[in-house]
Amino acid sequence: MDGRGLLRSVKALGAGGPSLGLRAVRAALRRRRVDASALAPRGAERARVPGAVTDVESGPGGGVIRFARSELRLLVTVTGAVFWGWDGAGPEPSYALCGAAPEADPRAMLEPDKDGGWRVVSERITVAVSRYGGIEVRTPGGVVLRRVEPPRWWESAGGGVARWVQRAEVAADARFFGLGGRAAGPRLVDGTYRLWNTDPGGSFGPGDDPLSITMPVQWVVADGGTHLVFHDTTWDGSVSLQEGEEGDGSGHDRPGTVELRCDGGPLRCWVVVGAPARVLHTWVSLTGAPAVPPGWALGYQHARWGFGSAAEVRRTVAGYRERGLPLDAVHLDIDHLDGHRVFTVDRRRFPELPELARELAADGVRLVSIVDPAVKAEPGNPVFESGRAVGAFVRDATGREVVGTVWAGESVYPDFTDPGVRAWWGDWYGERLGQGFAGFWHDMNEPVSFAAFGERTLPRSARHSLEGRGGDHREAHNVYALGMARAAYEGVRRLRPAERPFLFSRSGWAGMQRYGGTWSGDVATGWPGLRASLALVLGLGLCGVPYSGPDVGGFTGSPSPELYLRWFQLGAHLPLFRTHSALRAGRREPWAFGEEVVEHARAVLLERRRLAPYLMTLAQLAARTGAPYARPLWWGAPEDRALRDCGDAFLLGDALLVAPVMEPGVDRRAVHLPAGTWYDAVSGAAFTGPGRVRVAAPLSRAPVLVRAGAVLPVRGADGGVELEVWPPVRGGTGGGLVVADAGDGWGTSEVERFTTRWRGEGVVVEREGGGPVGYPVRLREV
Ligand code: NBV
Repeated sequence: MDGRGLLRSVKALGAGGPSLGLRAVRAALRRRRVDASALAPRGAERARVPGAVTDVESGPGGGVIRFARSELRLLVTVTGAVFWGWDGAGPEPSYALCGAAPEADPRAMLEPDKDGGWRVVSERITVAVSRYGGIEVRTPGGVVLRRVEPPRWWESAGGGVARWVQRAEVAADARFFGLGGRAAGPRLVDGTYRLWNTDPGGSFGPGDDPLSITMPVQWVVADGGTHLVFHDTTWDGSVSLQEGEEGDGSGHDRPGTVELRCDGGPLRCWVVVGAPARVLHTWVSLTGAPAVPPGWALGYQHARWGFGSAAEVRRTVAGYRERGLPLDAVHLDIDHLDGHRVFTVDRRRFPELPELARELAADGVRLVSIVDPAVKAEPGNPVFESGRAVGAFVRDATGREVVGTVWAGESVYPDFTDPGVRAWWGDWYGERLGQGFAGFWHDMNEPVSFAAFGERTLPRSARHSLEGRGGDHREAHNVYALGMARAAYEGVRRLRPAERPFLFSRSGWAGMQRYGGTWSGDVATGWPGLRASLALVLGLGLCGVPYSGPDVGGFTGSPSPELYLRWFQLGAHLPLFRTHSALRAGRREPWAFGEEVVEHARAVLLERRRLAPYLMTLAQLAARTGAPYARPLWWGAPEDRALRDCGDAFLLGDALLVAPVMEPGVDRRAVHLPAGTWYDAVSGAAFTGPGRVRVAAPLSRAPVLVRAGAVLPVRGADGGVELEVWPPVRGGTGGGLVVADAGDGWGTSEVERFTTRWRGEGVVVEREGGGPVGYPVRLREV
């Protein structure tokens, strides 16, 4: 471990007292011992490449191309997504896919290509395989989006898993995005990004990588087209990105490069090509529709590590109420548990939790509970005993339970890759529901075991079920939190079938959106942390996880009133809007920052509430189309190079462009606008894109621009939905969608479409398909 890592461990452990420090030394030693005896050193390695083509076998959607030392399976599916797998790898089994792989496109067939290669031509993509196993991905128009070199494996003489590397070139103008939640994003600059879910320990800023959610999901956005590549392997690895460079036009461009190295696992991937909205739609058709949060989870939520007691929770909620600050949920952290044990309550400090929950619910405030995966290994602890009875805990290669160290002390870890263990764990949420909790906040599930040195997680040799196939932590680590989310989601659905579960999780993997969302984790308080928190949300949205948000105000220390307010204004425009902070950090209630902040925060909270119907529409559309609520500016215009480089503003749905202030001392800021006319949401001033404009950014608000012609569902004064209509440009048209809130159950609402246009001197709004508009209309003056 480097000096920084050690320092972090010590800092993180400081909160747990000296005995936790000692246990962390023991845990680290144990981990090293267990791995040393179970994982043989790799020894000498030999490289392998596929060699030359020997024969091909056509099949539905493609077929198999055999090489001297490997074979490649190619499959074009009806969704337009293309799969390829080396060494016989097929799409299944997969933790990312939401079901069986989609059907083969019967029109796609292997046909001979130039120089002894083969290709499959389909509607959206052509995949050409060279004689030695290089692969080119081309658009139907013949533009090469990606040129993949033949893979290379390293096999150790003594057997065991093969490591592999796959290198590819992309256009010189391409920009990279995705890879899960990356603090340095949203545009991923040159560097190496690791694929191993990691608790950074303490707190993180833009320079820290990896974090809790890594995913081998690359977005490549270039003039020639946009594509997504997903390497479906859960093993530790890294992705090295280098942007290309365009020459002087004489054809001497330096292409961008992507190199993926993996410590094992199948070498297989999915490729999706098309406009960004189409790419994400296909991606969620593969990996699952994002869960729609209940309406209240689109409101404002307040958390705190160290509430201390039910009385303090009551005082805090009263503080919001007395100041006219709308609040929708309060989150209880580990300090409400009995000795930090999962699924318990400290009855001294929280004597009547169900009563507190009822009282808050009457005020419209829900309670959300933290849930950590590790279970204190102690006789008499019912979670431990019942888990032991069903063999729930991860074991080492000799069959002994793996013991790690967390807040509660020496603990064991449920194996969430085992369906039986998931069912057992899911039932425990009944205890939480019984206490009155309405939602769940999964933490420490990378998973974390404190360690004084080495990795702060389980031994790599720890055994896992992996759905009965059997394997070790090297393969299970990255999907540990995904399995925990699944267990909780399915458990809560069983226990409360009439309600949509609300769940968000610090760690996760491709497909986690099926069960819920996530949050930034422990982002460091400071302007760089504020910027990183937006980067995470945008990157995760592109990976199919649309519901997330930061710890507003940052996790650590005390923000200045200005930083707090700017963070609050950003958070209010992100799906999960939550204030939170660490045990010894300053408070995050608006009134901790003075009267001026309270006034501005109230305006922000009222506006968030007013936008509730729009946010619900975005949540519903995300479930139907995969489109994240918060999108990078290039979403509708990936060909606009300047937009690809913008990480300081974003689109909230189709109608709004949010340009948060992310530096101190500013009352105006520059924004790069996509094409079209945009109105300042407050002054109505019009701006025209594409191009850079300067907008007013007073301390009272984050600049929000509205697309000309937008029809925005908002909450009217009587609590009902009304349509806020922004005039289209003269001679132009506009429109918007509404998906009404059908309550917190499983009821569905139709997508309603509205259009706007000029008629004579006035703007009219019409329901698509005819009939009355059905909502009050409020036309905004510009
Ligand atoms: O449960 C305590 C914290 C929590 O407040 C935070 O949000 C998580 O990201 N948790 C991490 C564990 C301790 C971190 C030092």
